[in-house]
Amino acid sequence: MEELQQILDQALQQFSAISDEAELEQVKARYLGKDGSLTGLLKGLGKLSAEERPAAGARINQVKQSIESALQQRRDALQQNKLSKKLAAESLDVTLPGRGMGTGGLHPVTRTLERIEQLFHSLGFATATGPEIERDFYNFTALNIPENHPARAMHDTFYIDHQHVLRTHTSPVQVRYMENHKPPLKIISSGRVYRVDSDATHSPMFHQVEGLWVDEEISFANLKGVVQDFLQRFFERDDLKVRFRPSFFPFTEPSAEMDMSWNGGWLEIGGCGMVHPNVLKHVNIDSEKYLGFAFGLGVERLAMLRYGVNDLRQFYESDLRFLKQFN
Ligand code: 2U9
Repeated sequence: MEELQQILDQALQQFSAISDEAELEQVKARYLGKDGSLTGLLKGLGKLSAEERPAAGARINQVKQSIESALQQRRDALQQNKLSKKLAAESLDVTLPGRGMGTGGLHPVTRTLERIEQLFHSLGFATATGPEIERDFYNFTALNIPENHPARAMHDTFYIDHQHVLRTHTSPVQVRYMENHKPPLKIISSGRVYRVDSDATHSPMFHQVEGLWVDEEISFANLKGVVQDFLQRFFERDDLKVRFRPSFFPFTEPSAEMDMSWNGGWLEIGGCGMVHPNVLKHVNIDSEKYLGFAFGLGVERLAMLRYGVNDLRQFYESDLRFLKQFN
């Protein structure tokens, strides 16, 4: 009986000193396990006389139950402790001020468009806009590209139906403007255009800016001056040079491709020419009295050069790591 009391006291003392669940289970085995001290005593009951056995058995079971319940109490306490610690660690102070929303910024193509427009406005050009789904007539026919003309193959067109296309250039905007305004005209049109084309330097949707100046005495010299002045101011380089190479476009005659000096070489930057008399005739402008020049520039190309971006597709991937650099 004395030994039993000792075992119980020792067990209770040990349990309360343990603060680790795994250790608790190990210590439990010392008392209640296969080779545990209490198990040993139960096994030894057989050696007792028949008179002693019931009282001893009852007392051993009592101690066993006390040990088991002390064990369970300790287990519960340890678990409760663990939970409180976890809750304390994960607690959230809802009274703290918010982390704040990241500020948005303009897309690099938008910034470039705004810069282009601002520069042309300062040269006296007004802005014209028009629809992106365009009638075949305005996108092609009025620009001296009749049906079945091979020049239509120059534009890989997205067709909406027989009469409508996604505009392949912003030139139809200028045609519409000329229908509704009398010369002199001095406008730029910029915006999205669409062509079936996609690689590192071509996107099926891209942006153009086109300029048009129609007046009684307008020459190719004016065109060269406007384009050179614009490019020098856009790239902030007074020494930037522009050269013109003969080319062909159905809507201009004569036509030229424009190169600018860049890193010791030449880089193609757009096309231009004197507005073809047939285009003026389509909008009832007297081509004997009026002359005009027009030019076209790719906005992404200007943005890539200004910001040093080498893959056009980055503009359209919505990757914040890329976009944040322009904030
Ligand atoms: C009207 C008459 C003529 C606009 C022109 C180009 C030449 C040209 C390209 C530049 C880069 C397209 O985005 S790009 O691939 N454009 O080469 N554009 S002449 O001519 C016009 C426009 C409107 C009424």
